[in-house]
Amino acid sequence: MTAINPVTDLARDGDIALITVDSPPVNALSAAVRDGIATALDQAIADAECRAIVLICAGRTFIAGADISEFGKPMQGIGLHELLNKIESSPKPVIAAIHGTALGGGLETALAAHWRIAVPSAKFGLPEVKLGLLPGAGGTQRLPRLVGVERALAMVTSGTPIGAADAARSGLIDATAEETRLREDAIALARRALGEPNPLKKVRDLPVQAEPGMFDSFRKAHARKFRGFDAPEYNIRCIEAAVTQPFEEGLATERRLFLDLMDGVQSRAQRYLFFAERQAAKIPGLSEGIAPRPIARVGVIGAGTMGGGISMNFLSAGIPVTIVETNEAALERGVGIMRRNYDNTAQKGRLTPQAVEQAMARLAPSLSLDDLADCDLIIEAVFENLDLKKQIFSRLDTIAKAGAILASNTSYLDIDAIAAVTQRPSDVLGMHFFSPANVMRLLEIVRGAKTSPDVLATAMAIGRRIGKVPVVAGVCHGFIGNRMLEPRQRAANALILEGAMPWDVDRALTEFGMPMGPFQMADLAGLDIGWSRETSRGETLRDRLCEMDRRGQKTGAGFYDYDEKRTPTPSPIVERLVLEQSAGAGIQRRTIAPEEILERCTYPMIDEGARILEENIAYRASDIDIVWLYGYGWPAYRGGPMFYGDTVGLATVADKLRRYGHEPSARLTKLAEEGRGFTTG
Ligand code: 3H9
Repeated sequence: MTAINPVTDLARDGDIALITVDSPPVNALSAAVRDGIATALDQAIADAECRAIVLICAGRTFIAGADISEFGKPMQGIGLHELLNKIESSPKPVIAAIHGTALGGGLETALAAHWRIAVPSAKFGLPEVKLGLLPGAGGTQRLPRLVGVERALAMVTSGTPIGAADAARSGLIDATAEETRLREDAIALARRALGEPNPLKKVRDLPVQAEPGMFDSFRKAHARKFRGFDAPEYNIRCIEAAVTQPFEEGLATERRLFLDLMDGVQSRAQRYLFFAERQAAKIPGLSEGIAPRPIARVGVIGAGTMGGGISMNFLSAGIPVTIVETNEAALERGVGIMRRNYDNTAQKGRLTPQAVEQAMARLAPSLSLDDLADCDLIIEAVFENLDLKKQIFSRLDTIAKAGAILASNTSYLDIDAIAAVTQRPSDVLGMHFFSPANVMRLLEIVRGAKTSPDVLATAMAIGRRIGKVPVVAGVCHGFIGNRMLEPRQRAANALILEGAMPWDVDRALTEFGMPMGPFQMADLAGLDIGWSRETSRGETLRDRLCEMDRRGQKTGAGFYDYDEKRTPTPSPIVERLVLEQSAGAGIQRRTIAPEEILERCTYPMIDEGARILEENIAYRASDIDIVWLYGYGWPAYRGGPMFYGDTVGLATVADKLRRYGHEPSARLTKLAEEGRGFTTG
């Protein structure tokens, strides 16, 4: 075996050369990997004893793509195109031997090879669209030639990988290896290939065609999903080019569109989020070796919407749950809703009926907190009342076993005050799920002043185990996400007093890319959260709507009117109330442009984010962006509020804030003066 460079080896098994890439963690195509493969290939081709070449990877996966961290930097070493050309035009057949995930540039490398073999657990995908890109190394031209236009369109626009069985059926791979014998089976395939009439099969030579109208109907069918994103449309155009243009011309189209996307802010935002998400998992100052506590059983207090949704996460991940309610009717209702949610998922084909039964069998409903004694993690999810939560935690302190973690799902309240009623404040923290808790991926992990490092590490680990994206927040009113909602809501309320209607505000935000605006969100959540008829002073618009029993979607009316299908329409009653409010406050209404609405709603959020950083509530600006991406549907192509602030320019943000009568924080002011950004340093 010869070491070609630190990440590539060349060896020979009889007449077959083996090029092995070993570049942890994921064998991404860095300059060293590209150069290593190219040199090894040259040597294997020059080696008179070698008749075919196997390309295989060490470690956990085949090549998982281009090295994203090299994007935007000056290119070094051989280019990927040149390398793939070299592979495809090799006079000796090249066999890609695949395990783990062949993604992006990795799959494109395999597509340039003459033969492909994979183990049954391997996965294949072109996930570039998730980075706001398209497969820029021939993937859009070769994939449809191999698997057909329909499947290629689905793969490039969703970025979702397919499994080996699918890959074999669709012709993406030529053979399946035994799980533990990839190397041997790949060598055997290489020898078999040499006996074939055409051992140098080139994907580029295959014909490709599409049904008339196929692209337009695909666009139409997915318009909602693709809304706002540039990359899906660019991917579709490339696949179209594969059908309408000769191969080399198609490659040139792909190259041009790839570079367009690469230069754009959308891809910059999405690539930033890729690393931001991975960064959020890292807790500064937490020593590497700290072991999370084992979690074998979870307790959930409260079987309402949140408690039920939270429980489902654990049940689905195979972790038994004891769920406690105060009375039989509420318990039965809660468990019934969970079952119905599972059944609905099964009906949509996303879960087998058997999996539903298994999940529900892991649930132990109870009416007594005493039944939580054997739980390793207990999550309280009762309504937002500090006294009630304190009562529950002091009871829990007497019931929970030593070492159990006690978590509150509070959205706003003081975790330290809750921890203080127990004898074990170091075992207490917040685990703030977002509604619907079985769907939304964000999990704010709220670190109390006394929370111990291993408790924090356990919460992060269990969060990932149930498929969430956990982000650490410090204790303050509303933590990261909800705290930033408040200045937005204040701005929205001021805007409707000054001249906008609720639907104007909502539209400005949905056109920006948010799934809904503040008034649609209020209608969904219920206007009466935290409101009571006894204490209502009838002063705000919300007070008046609640008093009229317009409490949001659940009552068929709120800021909007709703039909039976919950389709909203602007309400003339609300319009009248808004006008009355303005008149009552002596405000001369004016037309407010969508641009002003957007600035006044988003810039104070950016400033609140700066304050959150100032107070060390979030470790990093990118954590705030992950909260908004996964908790509130901030459009990925805008990278989150802090990234967005940077793209606008913090000097502009600070200036505009002042013009709107809002004094920016010290952090924002300083960065703006220094011409720096939150995420750009
Ligand atoms: C592309 O290929 C463009 C081409 O079409 C054309 C060009 C001309 N680069 O996710 P994990 C790091 S675009 C650099 O925690 P897992 C990651 O940051 C690319 N680094 O592990 C992390 O670092 P750290 C298309 C990468 O087991 C570490 O590896 N490919 C890359 O949960 C572990 O990652 C993709 O989009 C990369 N490409 O999941 C695939 N990939 O430890 C993106 C990973 O310091 N990658 N890292 O935080 C993935 O989807 C997942 O990482 C994978 C492993 C499924 C592979």
